[in-house]
Amino acid sequence: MIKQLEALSQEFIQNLEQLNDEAGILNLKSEFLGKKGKVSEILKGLKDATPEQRKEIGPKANALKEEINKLVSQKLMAIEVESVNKKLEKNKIDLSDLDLKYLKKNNHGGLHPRTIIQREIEDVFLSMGFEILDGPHIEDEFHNFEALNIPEDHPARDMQDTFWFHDPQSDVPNKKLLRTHTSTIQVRGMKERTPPFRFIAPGTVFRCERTDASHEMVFNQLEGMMVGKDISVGNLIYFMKTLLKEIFQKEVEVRLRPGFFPFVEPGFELDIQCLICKGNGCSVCKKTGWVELLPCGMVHPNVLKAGGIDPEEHNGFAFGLGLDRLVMMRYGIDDIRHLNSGDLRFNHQFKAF
Ligand code: FA5
Repeated sequence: MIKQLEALSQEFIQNLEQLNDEAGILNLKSEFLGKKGKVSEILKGLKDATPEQRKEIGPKANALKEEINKLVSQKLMAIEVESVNKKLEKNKIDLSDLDLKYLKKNNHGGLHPRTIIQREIEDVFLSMGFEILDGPHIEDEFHNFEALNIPEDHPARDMQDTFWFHDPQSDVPNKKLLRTHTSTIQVRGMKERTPPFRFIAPGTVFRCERTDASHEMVFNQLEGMMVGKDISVGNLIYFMKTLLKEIFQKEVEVRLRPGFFPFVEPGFELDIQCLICKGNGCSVCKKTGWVELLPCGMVHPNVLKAGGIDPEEHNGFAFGLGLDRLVMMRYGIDDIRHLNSGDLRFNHQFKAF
């Protein structure tokens, strides 16, 4: 019987070598291990064996079964790997050899206009020595309000309709919310640096408000901050002008007026003449001829303190660009809602390829 088992092992191995398909391999396995399979047939003879013989044959039979199972799994795995490799080989794309005509013809994706403009702005600020920072979408009251000189019950909290994760009236400490502006990154950025420093922070923000041609609930801003010694409103205006000149590559009409934000003093609203209607009045500028684009100001001493900076020694400026509105002005997009629509007819106009 032992010899028969050894012979079976050889027979199985030889047969398995000939096979290269899953069904054939599974059939072979059942031919050997199935209820009426070759191994079971031999083991039927065990009833006539002596106890000593059984002690010897039993483990050998089990070892043979294990071996067959192992060889079957290995072979199936090898077939699977080979087939995946063949598929990969067939569908291989050399990304260093992109055929742009092929991409155009086959409707492959391009860059969203916001991405194009954001990258341009990042390049402008990188060339002026700014770092680029990121911050979380889910924020806390401290970073969204308190650290920015907007304590609880301050009316300025109502300026930005907030998506809360908790009942805003509850006394849960430091409640979570979806950030309403990228100014949250001011304090995070300050805490991790010592002056002088300068950074920008682009990102998505969320407000629970009605949408129209120039308002979205989910939109994008680009925060900027510069802290050092003796920084002036003149410096602030220089950087704002450089940004607009580089992005529009032409003179655009802007106006600077006083603006109230608790985290800056003095604060300004920088508006751009609406490029959709050339200042004549339309739904984007709400018939005023001007679009609010780039609020800014000198950082309030309380905000510097919250960021661990001594306002007696250092000062700085900050701004919060309405990135989506800038994209609209640059490309003449007459409704902000196109940007997040996912409508391919819209997106295809800006293909970077
Ligand atoms: C702020 O969010 C301030 N954190 C900006 C700031 C930063 C001021 C640093 C001073 C210093 P405001 O709520 O005005 O401010 O928004 C800034 C810009 O975002 C606006 O000028 C506008 O261009 C854009 N914006 C505001 N609300 C919306 C909206 N619902 N949809 C699209 N863009 C918007």
